[in-house]
Amino acid sequence: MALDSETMQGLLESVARFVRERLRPLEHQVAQDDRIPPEIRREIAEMGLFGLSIPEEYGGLGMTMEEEVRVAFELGKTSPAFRSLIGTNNGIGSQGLIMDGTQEQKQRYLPRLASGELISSFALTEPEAGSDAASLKTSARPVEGGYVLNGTKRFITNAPHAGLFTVFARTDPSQPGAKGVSAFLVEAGTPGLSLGPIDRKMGQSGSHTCDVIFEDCHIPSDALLGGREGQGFRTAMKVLDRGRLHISAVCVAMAERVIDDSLRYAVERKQFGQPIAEFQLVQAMLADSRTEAYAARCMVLETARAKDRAEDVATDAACCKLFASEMVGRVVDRAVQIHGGAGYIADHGIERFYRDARLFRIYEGTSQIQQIVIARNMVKALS
Ligand code: COS
Repeated sequence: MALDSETMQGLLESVARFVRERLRPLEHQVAQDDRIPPEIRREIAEMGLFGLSIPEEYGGLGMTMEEEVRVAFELGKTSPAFRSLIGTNNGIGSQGLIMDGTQEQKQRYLPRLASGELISSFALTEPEAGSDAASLKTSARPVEGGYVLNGTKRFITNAPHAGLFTVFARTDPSQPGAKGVSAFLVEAGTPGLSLGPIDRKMGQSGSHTCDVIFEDCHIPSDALLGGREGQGFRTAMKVLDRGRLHISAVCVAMAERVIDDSLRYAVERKQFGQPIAEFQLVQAMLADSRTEAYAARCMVLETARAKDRAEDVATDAACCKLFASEMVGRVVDRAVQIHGGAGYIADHGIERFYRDARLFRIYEGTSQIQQIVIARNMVKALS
């Protein structure tokens, strides 16, 4: 454990309190305004939440994976936009740098990522390269003193707020697949880097994505992550293994939140002269949801511990992402059902979670990609 158990317990309690007292009352407003109030961002930064998984030597809390998922179990019990604000700095936006960056690159960026002064984004997906990430076309042409980037990245979370992008681009056009891909650290404001308009989405209002466009964008040689070409795809996959575990924890948290809401509603709401929680058909929905959320929680904790033991968790992280994201989809669907007409009404909040949850089955690898990863690794393990 990175933190002593008392400190960890204290942090979990303060995150839970913060979610309960500060964030939950703002859920509706954030959805309405599509914006997280700046004072909330400041409070989140003060709590150290931007740097959960960033090593202590760079100003982060240096949490283990288990500790990080435990924080996500709490922080995820509200609108996912709040978690998304810190999601990239702790996850896909910083992990490439932590795992494969040079000492100098870490020194330059990690302290500001840990404090939340700088927001980071992970720029892998392209208009023509989503699930087939290795087919990406963005090019990084070597020139005197650096590289020139050309291409478009799509649906990039936190890009409108980012000061730093981890960009995956092809340095070797003769290698069409994974081997020709390298990763770069590109600062916002670099000439030739521009952003598209903010995407309008089905859910997760308050969390923003947009295109990131490179047009003859010159970057220096030391922007190459780890100083090595051809390693980018492997970096991306390692980052996603970790990211998938974190997202799974967020799915568990959202499931637990809507189960709690559903239970309270079922106990209060009376039909046919009694609380609907007394009806076995409603009980079945509550029980199935509770069981599935518990199973996902156990999977996530077990895999996080295995990751902390430095075991290869690529397969199990994909199992977690597949199960937890599909699970929360079913749970939130039942939550709407338990709430009946009120569940369909916009002001109630449950329909918002229903829309928010839909993304979990898509980003950081669709359910179908998780199935491919799991089955491929099973076959590979035999040989
Ligand atoms: N950890 C480390 N290295 C990994 C890895 C992992 N988890 N997974 C793959 N690699 C390595 C492989 O070992 C291989 O290297 P070698 O050629 O040196 O052996 C290289 O990466 C290519 O792997 P693979 O051949 O499996 O690549 P594919 O093109 O077949 O694609 C999938 C693999 C489909 C799994 C990958 O493209 C993927 O995850 N796609 C989804 C992307 C995604 O999640 N996008 C969401 C947007 S980002 S928020």
